[in-house]
Amino acid sequence: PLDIDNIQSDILVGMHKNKELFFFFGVNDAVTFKTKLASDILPLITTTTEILSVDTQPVTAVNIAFSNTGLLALGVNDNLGDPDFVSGQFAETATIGDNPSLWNSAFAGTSIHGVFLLASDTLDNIDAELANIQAILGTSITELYSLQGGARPGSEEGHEHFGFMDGISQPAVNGFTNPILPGQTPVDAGTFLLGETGDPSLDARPSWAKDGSFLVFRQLQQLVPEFSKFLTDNPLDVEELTPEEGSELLGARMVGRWKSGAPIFLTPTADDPVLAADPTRNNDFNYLVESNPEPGTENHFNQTNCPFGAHIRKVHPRGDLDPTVENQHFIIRSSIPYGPEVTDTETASDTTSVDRGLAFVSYQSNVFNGFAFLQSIWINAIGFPFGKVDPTVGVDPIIGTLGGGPKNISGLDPLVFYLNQTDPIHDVVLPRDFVVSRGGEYFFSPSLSGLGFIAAA
Ligand code: N7H
Repeated sequence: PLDIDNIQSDILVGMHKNKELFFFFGVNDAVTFKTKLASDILPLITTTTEILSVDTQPVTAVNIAFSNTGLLALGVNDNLGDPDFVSGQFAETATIGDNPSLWNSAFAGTSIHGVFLLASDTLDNIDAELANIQAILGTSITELYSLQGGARPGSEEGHEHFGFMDGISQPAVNGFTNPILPGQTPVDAGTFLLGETGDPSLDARPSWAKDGSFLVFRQLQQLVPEFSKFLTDNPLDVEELTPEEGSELLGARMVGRWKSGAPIFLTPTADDPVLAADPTRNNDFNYLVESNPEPGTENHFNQTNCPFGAHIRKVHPRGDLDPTVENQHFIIRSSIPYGPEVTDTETASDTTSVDRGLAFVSYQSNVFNGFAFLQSIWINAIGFPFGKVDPTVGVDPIIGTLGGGPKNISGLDPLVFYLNQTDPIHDVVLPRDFVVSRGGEYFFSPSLSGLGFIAAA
């Protein structure tokens, strides 16, 4: 079993709170910072064990992670064995398909040294904990940027801003996840934690880095009124569906799940909220021939139930690939929405005027195998999943980009494939990106003993 007293809470279980602040800072005075890290900050850091039980959950959970320049500023020069982490995210905009001119200036460069994750049930608690941390660290740090995340209100809680339930599918971590639910893939802990079984660079890590994880942060703006208008204007013309239902279906086929979370592969023409809410069934599927609805139709010919390029199929192509390949690219996600609900003015004008989106967080033991691979080799590649009847599936309709302009996506229309043999693919054209990256950074989230090592460096 893993040493969960020594692993920061967000990596394996998340923060378990409704509000979360990402506070990005630079270090001015490494000596003072490290002294305070050891004496006063380390005791505040929430462990996996603490977050798992309501009895030990702190009022405000605290995690901390450092960028490569942050570790260097603190005098930690060890090579962690991850070239992407060393480059930083800004150097990789071309690889991951971002437009650097759209990045928030705080992320454009390598000046961010670290990030505090502060999570609680109220903003007041978060503000109080931040004030406490700032009092402890004084002028040894400077705030460079912060982003306040929070669950959406009422019945939208747990749903991201486009309206879809999030946080349904996570890989099972060997030695930790229990029980493993139907459809969950058990993955080596070393896919997420350095120095554990299955870590691709097991022998190359310094010993203090064991049980740390690379945290990829992205501020992904979502153009919600524009997305909603696109769905409204382009309902799928399916018999017996109203235009409203046709619009719902188009959105569901872009994501691969209905807004409730029910997978379209299992319930392709109508939502099923009971299925969505059942954790023993809502992940229990793959895209292989055996479970396809048309007997004898191989899965690379069939996208009636789920488009080849639907978001959740692009990022987790259950059965489309050899499992040994698929299993190298799992990430653990711990994202939270940011920004307010859509305003009446925005709804009336179908135009975003207030910033909102997803504060995306993923954990992996290798930045390239995890986030960067998904974004560059699967999400933004028009040919992926490879080997299908349509060699140009298109980019991921939710987060894929071809530089901001129009994107042809095949298979979104469920009927055409069988009925219209002259145009079996029937691309739907998305006029623009509805998710726009505002930048981010790669961080290392050390174990608690690793933080002790950094403080003593
Ligand atoms: Fe995605 N969305 O609302 O459409 N995502 N995602 N994601 N995502 C998932 O299964 C969304 C983003 C993954 O195991 C769901 O938990 C949005 C990035 C992975 O079947 C929904 C944004 C990356 C999964 C969304 C966004 C990923 C996943 C279904 C940006 C990686 C699990 C809920 C604004 C680079 C797939 C669930 C599986 C699921 C949405 C970003 C990856 C609804 C809006 C950048 C691995």
